[in-house]
This record gives sequence, structure tokens and C-alpha cells, in this order.
Amino acid sequence: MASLKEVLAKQIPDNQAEIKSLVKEHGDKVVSQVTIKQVYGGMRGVKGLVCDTSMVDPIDGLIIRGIPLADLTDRFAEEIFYCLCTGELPEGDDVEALRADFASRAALPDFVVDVLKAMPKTAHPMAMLITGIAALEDISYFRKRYDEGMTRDEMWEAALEDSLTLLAKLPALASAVYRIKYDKGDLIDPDPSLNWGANFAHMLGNDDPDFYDLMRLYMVLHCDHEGGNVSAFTAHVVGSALSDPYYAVAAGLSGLAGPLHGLANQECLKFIHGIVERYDGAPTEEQMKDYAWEVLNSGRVVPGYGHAVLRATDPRFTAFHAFGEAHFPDDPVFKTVSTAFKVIPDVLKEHGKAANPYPNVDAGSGALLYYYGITEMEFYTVFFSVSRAMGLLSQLILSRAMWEPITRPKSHTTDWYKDFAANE
Ligand code: HAX
Repeated sequence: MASLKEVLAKQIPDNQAEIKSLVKEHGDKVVSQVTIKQVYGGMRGVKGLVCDTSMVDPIDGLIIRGIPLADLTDRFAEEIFYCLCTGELPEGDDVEALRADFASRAALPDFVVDVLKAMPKTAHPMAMLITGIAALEDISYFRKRYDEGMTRDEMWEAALEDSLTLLAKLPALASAVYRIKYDKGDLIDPDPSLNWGANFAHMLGNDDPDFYDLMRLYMVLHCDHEGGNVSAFTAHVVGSALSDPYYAVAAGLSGLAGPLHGLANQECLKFIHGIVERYDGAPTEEQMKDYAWEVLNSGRVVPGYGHAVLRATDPRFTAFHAFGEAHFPDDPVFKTVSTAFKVIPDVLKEHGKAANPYPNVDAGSGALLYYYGITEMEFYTVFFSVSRAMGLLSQLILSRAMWEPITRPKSHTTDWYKDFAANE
């Protein structure tokens, strides 16, 4: 049996040597040219980042360490985190060891609960989650070790230590946000016998075995999405200043709280509910088409459809859809998601703007949560956050291991670009 730390300690020196020699031998090779359109267009397509945990293929979607996500949907989140960090799926007792480690760190300090309780009733659950993470920064091992003078070589270990603690506590923190914000009664203690996803379900207050399984799947599907998306990029930049993982994750998740990124799942279920309300149940395909056009003609986007990188149906949507089909195909909300899937790609193609007319992960996840009684849509991005923290943190551990320097691209004024364009 090898712990995550032992496996990383074995791999890191070789990886460092590999990068050193790549940069030494090929450091001056050009990987990307940048156009003015890209400068003003969110840097789309500019190659300028490293992410070894996962990559997103425009057609196949998320690939974790060489394994397509579709081949990982039966796994536990603990296995995925191990794989994101090391490139290997855990074997034998490894996953039990990681689960036990999470269980030993899972409890939430009282001061964090006090902070959450002090927030106004109107606070958004994402603001509460991020505030809770910032409050937890008080226990950062990375910051303590930095203050003690840790060397560059020791930083990944401190980042790993904080990552394990933060990941272990996130289900308890997120559940506390849920139970406090929505007056669900006393907080529920973690159950060390449960896997990380099921424990989250348990602390939320729902012990239905199917909901446990949905949480397992949900935590797996949202874990990572390479390095250039808003939350990963933000966490990367903040971490590059050697801000500790609590700061970096709080910053990254602030980006996830945006409606064009993680908040889309909240928007998406609102969209689906709007349709169910309008037609008093699941719509016909024709009604769905009319509704989608109404949204587009009013200048809004259809939430849950389109993607900056993907150009096919998101395999995460496919996995969620299969879960709904298996458990409650006739539920009107789920049926509406299915009808949207049949109709909206053609509507978006006809509309002619979206580069990708197919559903992304957010198109279906909310309907499944709703079915199991999580009707508070504002809370949905918190689920996404707990899972995505695995990606942000595994990327941070590797960034510190690879001695990545502070991120600092160059900006220019619009006048500079105008002069540049005129003189080219
Ligand atoms: N409905 C209507 N129009 C859309 C659209 C949609 N679902 N998706 C893209 N478009 C439009 C864009 O608004 C853009 O219009 P303008 O030229 O008028 O600005 C045009 O199509 C080209 O955009 P694009 O190149 O296809 O898409 P981007 O890379 O710029 O943006 C987005 C990708 C995901 C932000 C976009 O598709 C969108 O807004 N989708 C709806 C919101 C959503 O589902 N977000 C979640 C994405 C997944 C995620 O990150 N989850 O966390």
C-alpha cells in the first residue's frame, strides 16, 4: 500500500527533471501566436498554460490522465482525486486509506459554523461557501510552513496537506451552508463509514441510497476540466503568488459562481422550470421549440447549451441523462430536460450563433438534484464547487511540485494595439 504522498514523492523528481530538460532543449520553440481577436476575445485558443491533471477534447470531452470520463463513471471521487494527482488509479487498500484520511479530517471547526450563522439570510450559498473556505484559511499548513521558511522543494507537500484537509471538510462545510441557509435543523455529523460523496448526501440530510449514488456520480463528473476555465485559471494565478490553497480555492470558486460558468446549472433548472410552469407539465417538442426561440429572440442565452471548448454533447451530460433514464424517466422535470436535448441543438443550429449547439454538464444535473428534494436551485453551484475543488487542488499541488513561477502575462493599452495594428 502506498499513500498519495508517497506516490507523489516518488514521481515528482522525475517530473521536475523532465520539465527542466524540455525547457532547456526546446524553450524557444513557438507554441502559439496571438491575434488581436484573441486578445479581445477572452484569450480563446491561446496556448499558454500547463495542466497535467486533465484535458478537454472538443469531441470526447473530459479526459482524466488519459482516461475518458465515460470510463470512470462507476468510480468514487476519492479514486478520481488520487488519479488527478498521480496519473494512476489507486489499487488495493489505497482508496480505503485515502477515505480514512478524509474521514479523520472531516469535522468542521465551530468558528466556521459561527461565521456562517452570522451571515445574512439573503447571502448566496456560494458567498457562504467561499466565506467558509476563507475562514478555514486560519488552519492553513502551507501558510504556517511558509512563515517558518519552507523551501521550494517542500511546497507541494504543504499544498497536499492543505488540500487533503480542505477536501475532507468541504462536504461538511457545504452541508452546513445548506442546513443553516435553508433552516433545515441541526447540523449532521459526518459518518466515517461512508464514501466522500455519500457522506455529503448524509450530512445534507438525505440517506436515500440512490441519492448517495447520485452524489458519488456528481462528485466524479464535475471534478476537473483542464486548466484554462475561469475557476481553474483563477486558482492557478492566485496559487502562483504562493497564496495558500484556501485562498486559491476561494478565488477559483468565486469564478465558478458566475452565470456563464458554474452558476449555469442554477440558471438551467430555472429555465426548465419556466417551461414546466408554462405548459403545466413536460412540454411537447413543438412547445419546447417555441419556448427556446422566445428566449433567443429576447437576447438571452439558452442555459446549459454551448461551450468554449466542447463541440459535441458533453459526456458528463450523457452520464447524468443515463442516471435519470435509469431512475425516473417519467418525472416531468427530467422529461423536459430530455425533450430539450432532442430539440434545442437544432434550434441553436438554426439560430446560427453558438459554436457548439449541444448540451454541457449543467443542462441536466439540476433536474436530478431536484428529484431528490434539493429544490433550492441557488445551492446547485455549491455541489459543483465541492467536486471541482478536487481539480483546483490537484492542479495546485502539481504547480507547486513543478516550481511554477508567478503568473504574469503582459497587457497593453488599446492605443498600443491600435498603433501596433496600424504599423503591421
Ligand atoms: N444560447 C444562445 N446563444 C449562445 C449560446 C447559447 N447557449 N451559446 C453561445 N451563444 C452565442 C454567444 O452568446 C455568442 O454570441 P455573440 O456573438 O452575440 O456574443 C455566440 O453564440 C458565439 O459564442 P460561442 O463561441 O459559441 O461561445 P463562447 O465560447 O463565447 O461561450 C458559453 C461559451 C458556455 C459561455 C456559452 O455557450 C453560453 O453562454 N452558454 C450558456 C450558459 C452555459 O450553459 N454556461 C455553462 C458552460 C459550462 C460551464 O462552464 N459550466 O461551469
